[in-house]
Amino acid sequence: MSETNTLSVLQPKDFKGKVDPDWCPGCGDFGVLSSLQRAVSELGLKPHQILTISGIGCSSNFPGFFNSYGMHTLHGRSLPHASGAKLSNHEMTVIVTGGDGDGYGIGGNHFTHTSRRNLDILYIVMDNQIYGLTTGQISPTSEAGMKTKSTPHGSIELPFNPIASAITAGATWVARGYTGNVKQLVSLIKAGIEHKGFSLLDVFSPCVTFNKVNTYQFFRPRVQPLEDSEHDSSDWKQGIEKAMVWGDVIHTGIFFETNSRLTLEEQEPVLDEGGPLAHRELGLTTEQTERIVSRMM
Ligand SMILES: Cc1ncc(C[n+]2csc(CCOP(=O)(O)OP(=O)(O)O)c2C)c(N)n1
Ligand code: SF4
Repeated sequence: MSETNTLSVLQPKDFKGKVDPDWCPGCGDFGVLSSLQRAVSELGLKPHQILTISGIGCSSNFPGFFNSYGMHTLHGRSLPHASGAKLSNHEMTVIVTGGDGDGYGIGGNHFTHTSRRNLDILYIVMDNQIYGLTTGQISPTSEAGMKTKSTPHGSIELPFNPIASAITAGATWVARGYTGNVKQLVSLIKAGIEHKGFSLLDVFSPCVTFNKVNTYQFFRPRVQPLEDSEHDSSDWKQGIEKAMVWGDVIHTGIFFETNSRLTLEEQEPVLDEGGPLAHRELGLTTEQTERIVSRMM
């Protein structure tokens, strides 16, 4: 069998990384990992076509557990690394994985500006509404009143709304999943990868060790897929309205999507011809050198 034929039958297990996850038993992140493995297998992608990039946190250990090119970068800095990587090789499928603290807290600035730039990247945030790795302090998405190690009297801050924020910042595909609904999660990951532009997939991924409020029991009766209601995902106002709902009902699914904007890569003149930068010859041609020297003289 040729290499292409062998590779064309990749199964989810073929995307298992060399390192076994060190997550606590029951951690929601296991569901994201297995869903991504299923999604890329169903899309017919190969490990060498994918780059996973993360920051720091329990969820950010993800690239080590997934078989693809990978980078475990700095806390809150996964998106700048991913932007550089995508511009260097825009033919790669770039998937960023991390937590709510990493992405919406220390990395909040990058989240806003990457959303508006519209690079063709999928950003999966394993949102457990707490800092897991550092053993349970509030994060930007923690609910008001939540008692944690860092808020013994209850959080007095208003939680950050990633869905509404991404829509207003200019993201062109904005969705929310839940690890308790694997069928929907796999289909959202596939749609996010296939969307051409910046895609945010915020996933409720319970931290069973430190978040005793937002548990599977909390989400089970509340989550309502937007697919089951009359939601027009091309209407950003409806998307924001649905994103603001938090109580007995919490929506999952695609809040907003548009194909009306070109990606950053499509607009970047340097990438117009000659293929990905990573495949081009390094250095300057004699003609380019002469042009620079004559301009400086
Ligand atoms: C610059 C810097 N500040 C703080 C930390 C400590 N730190 C590591 S992970 C983390 C938060 C992790 O929370 P989150 O991103 O939500 O991921 P989780 O562990 O919950 O998956 C913090 C504050 C760090 N590693 N680097
Ligand atoms: S501490 Fe929480 S987020 Fe970290 S691995 Fe354990 S359950 Fe998952």
